[in-house]
Amino acid sequence: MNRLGFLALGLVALAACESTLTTSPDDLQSEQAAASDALTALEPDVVVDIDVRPNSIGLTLNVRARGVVAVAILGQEGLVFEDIDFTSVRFGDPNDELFPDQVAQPIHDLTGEDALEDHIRDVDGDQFPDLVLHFVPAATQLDAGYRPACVVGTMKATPDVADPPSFAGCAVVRVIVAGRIR
Ligand SMILES: [Ca+2]
Repeated sequence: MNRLGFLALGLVALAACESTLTTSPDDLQSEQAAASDALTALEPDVVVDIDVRPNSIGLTLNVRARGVVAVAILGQEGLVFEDIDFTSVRFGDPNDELFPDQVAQPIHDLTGEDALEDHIRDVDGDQFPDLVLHFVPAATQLDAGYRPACVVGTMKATPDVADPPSFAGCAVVRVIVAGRIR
């Protein structure tokens, strides 16, 4: 087979793979409801939108993958990333008993101004800068299947604000383990 043939075969295989990602409208609705329920249960002061693996096709997360998973907190009016207490930020399965304290923390130290700057870009093109955080997939405690995954945290306490507002955002992700769907 020539190179073009291999390419065509690869594209067919990719298309077949992606087609398994599609779900019926009912499934999608129940998944969105699950994410919405998870968010409601967290009772955050501020609701944020998140984008797991921004700019990639599908929301598949392999919890045994090496490296990191990027999660964007989408910018919105009134949300100042510099005011986030980064030691409080967690990402993972909101239904896991380890959530939130013992699930994934951002792998980078974002307490410095310069460090934070490197993680801010507009991932969805809406002109609001977004914050891109990176987590170790295995630390999310997510099990295989379609799962709500949530980012939680609080803003920094200040002399004026002793009890700073909390924030949370959830999305449904398709979680796989070791590359196999269970
Ligand atoms: Ca944006």
